[in-house]
Amino acid sequence: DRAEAYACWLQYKKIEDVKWLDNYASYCLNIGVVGTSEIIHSALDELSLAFHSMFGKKPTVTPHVDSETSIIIGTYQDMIEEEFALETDVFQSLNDEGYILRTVNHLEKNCVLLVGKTDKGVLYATHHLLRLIQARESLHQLDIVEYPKNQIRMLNHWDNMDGSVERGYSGNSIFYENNKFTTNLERIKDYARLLSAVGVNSISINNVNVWEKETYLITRKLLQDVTSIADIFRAYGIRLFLSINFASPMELGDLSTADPLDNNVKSWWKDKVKEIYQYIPDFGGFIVKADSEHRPGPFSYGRDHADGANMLGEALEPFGGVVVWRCFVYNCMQDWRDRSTDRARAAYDHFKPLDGKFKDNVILQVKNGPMDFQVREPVSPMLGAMEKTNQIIEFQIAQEYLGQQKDLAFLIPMWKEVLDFDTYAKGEGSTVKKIVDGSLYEYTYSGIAAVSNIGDDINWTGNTLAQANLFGYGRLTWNPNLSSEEIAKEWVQVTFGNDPIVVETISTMLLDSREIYENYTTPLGIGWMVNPNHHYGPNVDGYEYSRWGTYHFADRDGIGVDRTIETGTGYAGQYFSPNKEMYNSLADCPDELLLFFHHVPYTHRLKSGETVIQHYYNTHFKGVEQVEDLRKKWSLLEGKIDEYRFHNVKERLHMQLENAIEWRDQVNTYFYRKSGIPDEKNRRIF
Ligand code: GCW
Repeated sequence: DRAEAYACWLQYKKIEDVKWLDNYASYCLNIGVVGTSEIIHSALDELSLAFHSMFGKKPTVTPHVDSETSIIIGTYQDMIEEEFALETDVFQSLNDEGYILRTVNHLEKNCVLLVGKTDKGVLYATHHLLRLIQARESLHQLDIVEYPKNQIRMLNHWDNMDGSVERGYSGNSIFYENNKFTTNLERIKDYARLLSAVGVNSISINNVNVWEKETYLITRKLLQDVTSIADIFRAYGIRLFLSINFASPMELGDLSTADPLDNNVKSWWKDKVKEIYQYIPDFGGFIVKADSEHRPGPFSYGRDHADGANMLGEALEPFGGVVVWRCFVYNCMQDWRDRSTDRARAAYDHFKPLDGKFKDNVILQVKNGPMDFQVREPVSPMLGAMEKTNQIIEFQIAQEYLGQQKDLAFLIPMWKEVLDFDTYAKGEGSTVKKIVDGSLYEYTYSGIAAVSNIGDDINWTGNTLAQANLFGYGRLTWNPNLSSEEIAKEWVQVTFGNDPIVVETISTMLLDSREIYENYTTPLGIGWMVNPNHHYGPNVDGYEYSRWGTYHFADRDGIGVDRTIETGTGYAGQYFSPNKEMYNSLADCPDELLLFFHHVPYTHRLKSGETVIQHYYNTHFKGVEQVEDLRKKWSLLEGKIDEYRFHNVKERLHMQLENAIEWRDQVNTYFYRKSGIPDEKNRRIF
């Protein structure tokens, strides 16, 4: 039972239905491989494992194609050398990770052809084929051409060497324990398999907050271990990155400064990078959180972010490495009395003036919203604002502010809203997806990164349904044009099988879940109201009188943050027109972001016709009812899926209900007491 929880979307369940067995077995039992490589080996291993498990028989693998062959595998180049007829123009239109998957007649036999532009494409084609089989699609007439729309498809781990995971909700790190690397390399390999199956091609394996022990990851003491991890990921087409401590020259070397313009500091980093590449020739580069939440950075020396990033970029350049420099920079020591400072403005204010100053191998990593991964935020105005600077967007798969993998929150619809948002940076149609896929400004490097949500829990993600977010992240990053519905359905099929009731029930639960979470927590774009530090559960004033800059400004009359140009912090002015005018105007600002941009009386009427206060009461009562409904839906699946996963989710939904009730009652009570305005429907408020 637990095996299913662990296998995630690589279930490869035995196929019992004779009709499908016939369809698949005619293709799957004789693999002919043209050419070879380490990554092609991984693809073959996966096929052997999957076919054995699904058909009860190991396929034969031959290093050539003959009349028995039913699957032909290879790279475009190798196939051409073996004189296969392939259309050059199709392959020319693909990027390096693209592939074709096609049913062809070869030597008078129907075969499935898997051809990658490179070996990575072969691996991705393999997983595509396995998804098709698991979703019970016919193989008789395949004609698929695929390639990833984003170049960098990255996961960031916030794992510490003591085994803890910052904002981790599914156990400890799979990489470290007791300040050492774990010995369970099998698990890391399985993680690499899961990631390659959804097209992830880059990974950073330590927390962006680089503490003392992790600072040593770039030293001889630990580089051998890092190399072993890099080797595992490389075989699955995934490049390894490390988060670094900007003060390393002082902490590891004997320099008295980390000033990026100091020559000794520069040569320290050059030597360091050279050493790293001796271990890991395809090392991806550094992730840097600098001058953010008390981490060291160039500010201490009167330098700016471009100075800091370029110094590292120069060191990495000769080896093809990149610097991923995070833009999560704001004043985390704000005085709550100070109404002129606005955390939402910070990234743009810091970085926008530096556009054009960064080296070509520096990429700025920008969180999707200007604050911090709330249930609803506007899109960061940084996206599209820096024409001359490579950008990568950062999502958080870990549900720090979205129920911490106890509560259900399927994040794909939220990420899609972000990717589809029109920034108007270069006129209409300047969507975020065109910025991060590098096409709007023709960035050298761009893509999507996200904070992983996995740990060493048997099911990887705590709540089994949270696996859908990791799967969906990969799929959406590969192709932002997939719909949330398609991704949800695909995930349920590969994870739980094809029973239509199971597919329909779980898909609906997933697709409704983000709005449900929003309903019982913080609708209308205000965010926070969580318990300080751990961030789970309600605490309306938890951060109201703190240093973090995340205020709601509720008083007896109203709520919200005035971010308008005329009377507020001016944040709305960071957007391109017409977004600027839309957000700035009380009349035009969309309801769901109203309190992000405006401070309004509780009696303000939304576009829906409800007052703000009544909307709060209504959504909070409704949210709890919706969670009750989720529980009912789930209970219908008893016996239709394995017990272990059934009970795992059942328990989580129970916790979610308790959490939702607590949110409903605390929020409603707080605003009723503040405003004195009763619920129109006279429901119970305490
Ligand atoms: O919001 C904060 C999180 C921190 C995190 C930080 C960041 C890794 O609460 O835990 O630190 O964001 O993104 O750097």
